[in-house]
Amino acid sequence: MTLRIILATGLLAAGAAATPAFAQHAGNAFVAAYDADKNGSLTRTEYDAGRDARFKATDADGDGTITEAEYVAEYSDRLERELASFDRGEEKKAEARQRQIRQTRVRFGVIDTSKDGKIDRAEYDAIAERSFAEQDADKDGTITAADVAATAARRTAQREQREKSEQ
Ligand SMILES: [Ca+2]
Ligand SMILES: [Ca+2]
Ligand SMILES: [Ca+2]
Repeated sequence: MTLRIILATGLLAAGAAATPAFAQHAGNAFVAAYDADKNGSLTRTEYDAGRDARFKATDADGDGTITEAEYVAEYSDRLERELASFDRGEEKKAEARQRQIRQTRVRFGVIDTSKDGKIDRAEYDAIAERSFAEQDADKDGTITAADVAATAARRTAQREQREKSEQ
């Protein structure tokens, strides 16, 4: 995964897919992040297994809930690995780091619907359910490249609609 894709994913999760290309990158990144057999499409089984592993890896102290500190730490680890291969200056990296961590905190607040400062398994699964459904355009339980393209087109159309009504 390139940094561009990880950045696009962050933006999408924060509800701001800016362009068709961005929405497409974010969808591709979503599939790539959990596509265990690397065949380019994401089944529900792959996704659930990947999410389960991600939850356990994020819950560093193993108490069954994810605090903001645990959530940010897990994301930072992945971000740092991406940044290490990002051939831009330190200043750009610092900017990207700051922006991404800020968005990660926002995302934590969105997922923590009960607002108790912890993400429990039900909250984690609820957002997973929504994310999968959003990308699986034809609702057949597998996210293919065609689903990703359809979702990107839909998001772009929605955005244009929104901009029109705001004018
Ligand atoms: Ca697959
Ligand atoms: Ca924990
Ligand atoms: Ca599908």
